[in-house]
Amino acid sequence: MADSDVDAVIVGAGFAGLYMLHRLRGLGFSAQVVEAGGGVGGTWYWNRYPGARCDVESIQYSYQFSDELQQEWEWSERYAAQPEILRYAEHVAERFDLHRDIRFDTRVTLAAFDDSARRWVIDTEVGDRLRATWCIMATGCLSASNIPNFEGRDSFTGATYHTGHWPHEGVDFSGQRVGVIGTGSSAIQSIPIIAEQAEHLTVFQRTPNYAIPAHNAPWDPEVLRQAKANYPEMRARARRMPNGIAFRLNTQSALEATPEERRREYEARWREGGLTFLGAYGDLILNAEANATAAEFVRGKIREIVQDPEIAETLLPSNVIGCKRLCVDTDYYKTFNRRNVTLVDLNKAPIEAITPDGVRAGGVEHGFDAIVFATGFDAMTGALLKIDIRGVGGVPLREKWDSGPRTYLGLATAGFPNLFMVTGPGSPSVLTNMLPSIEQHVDWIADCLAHMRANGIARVEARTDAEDDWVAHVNEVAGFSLRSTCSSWYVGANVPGKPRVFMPYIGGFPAYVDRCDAVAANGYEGFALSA
Ligand code: N01
Repeated sequence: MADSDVDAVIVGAGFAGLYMLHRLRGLGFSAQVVEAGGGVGGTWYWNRYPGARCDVESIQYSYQFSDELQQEWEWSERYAAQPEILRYAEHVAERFDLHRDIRFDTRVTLAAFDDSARRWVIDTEVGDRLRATWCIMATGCLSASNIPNFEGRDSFTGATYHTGHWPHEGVDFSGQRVGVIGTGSSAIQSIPIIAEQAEHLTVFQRTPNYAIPAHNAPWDPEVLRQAKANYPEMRARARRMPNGIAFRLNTQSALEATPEERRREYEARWREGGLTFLGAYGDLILNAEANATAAEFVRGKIREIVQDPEIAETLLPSNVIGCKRLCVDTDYYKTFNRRNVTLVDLNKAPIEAITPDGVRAGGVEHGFDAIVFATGFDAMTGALLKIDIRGVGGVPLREKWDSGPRTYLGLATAGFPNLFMVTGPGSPSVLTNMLPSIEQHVDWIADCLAHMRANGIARVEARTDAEDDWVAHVNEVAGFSLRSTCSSWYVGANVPGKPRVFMPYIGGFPAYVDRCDAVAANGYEGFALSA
């Protein structure tokens, strides 16, 4: 592939990279997207495991930058499945003629700032070299897969899969003995479907998880019609919500309600389904006592659904509900009533090794034809640090972030001029509806580049003092929330050796957007701009 010189190189052709390209083109900048996968869609290109589905309603998990797009696209279900979301991403790429500026099957290995030329030099695995004024990382928050280094991991002679790198042709588990390691969102979505296919399924659970029923269904055409008619209001409402999703948030304290009122409220939310469960009361994620009332309600549901009391007991989560990302399921707990499903509690029987025949846990050999690693991702920093990113003086980002990510607004990091991150660590990103968060970041970056061009500014760099203040603020607000209290991927706890830092900004989408807007309005306060 030829070398090229452009205004901006964008790494990643997921929803962030696609919209970034569209915006920059609209401003008359030249841009080149470099994408490791063979197509657009990012997370939805890779995560093709059975049951993969978004847990934000489709009418909200979609772009809003083009009203024509939003009006013409017909979502079929309340929670869109991976194939439909991928079709949507492909449709967007075609509709806005984006393919011609995307290099597929091309993984970026190095991005280095050449201070004398004031340009980024970007190298790829296939030997391309690109040069650009700006380098924009649209690499996703959950894209670097994590397979724990179990002893004998590569000795298994059957098939292995990671949910985040699923074969495109799909997998038929019929007649097979399958082991699934992990019980996060990906496992909870795929386990019921794998259980239906497999001869026998064994689930290895380290931490029991909370899952709220999705009650997924095809959209009622009338509901869809009304949503389309009211898109501006819905989007504006979402913009005012802490998680960027228009949903029913009750601001009352759970502790002000009587036990009977709480039960009714939780029942109603359970019937409604999905993430809105945590909107039942305003303090569920702030106050441990309030949280315990919701957690106990869900534990009661698990006891009702799962027939074998011992299995039910093993499935009961004991930590704060919502501390790890809440899961949204279809028949997850019910799956454990099946005779072909076994649950292994890794706290009693830890995995000792992966063997040629399967998994040895607690001294017991479990023989498998296939093992599914539903073991998640090196979240938020993993995809960035897989690339050797070097700033001023050749300083590696890996070195700068040795004790955890440091950014200004999750958009930029000091010492790395003209480098931007879309939904980077220190931004609300994974705690919000990703699509509006992506659009907000992309718009902010595009406006910044236009400002630079209009004012003859060649270089923009986050100032260290602004970054220090932002990191301190991100940490401070994390401490107010129960979300920072457990071992989740939000704090990097799932990756051994990763510094324990609460990575996303939990101060809420509205406060964050206001802050970004104010920074821009004040001449990019906190950034050093130079001609
Ligand atoms: O990954 P996870 P995921 N030994 O990290 C276990 C988004 N997403 O892919 O909890 C044994 O949540 C680990 O155990 P523990 C969503 O934001 C969204 O499921 O660390 N087990 C855990 O059970 C989600 O949160 C959607 O004790 C080990 C599991 O593996 C995020 O992606 C769908 C282990 C990993 O769970 C990640 O979800 C899917 C070990 N050494 C994903 N290491 C929707 O939109 C890890 N585990 C619905």
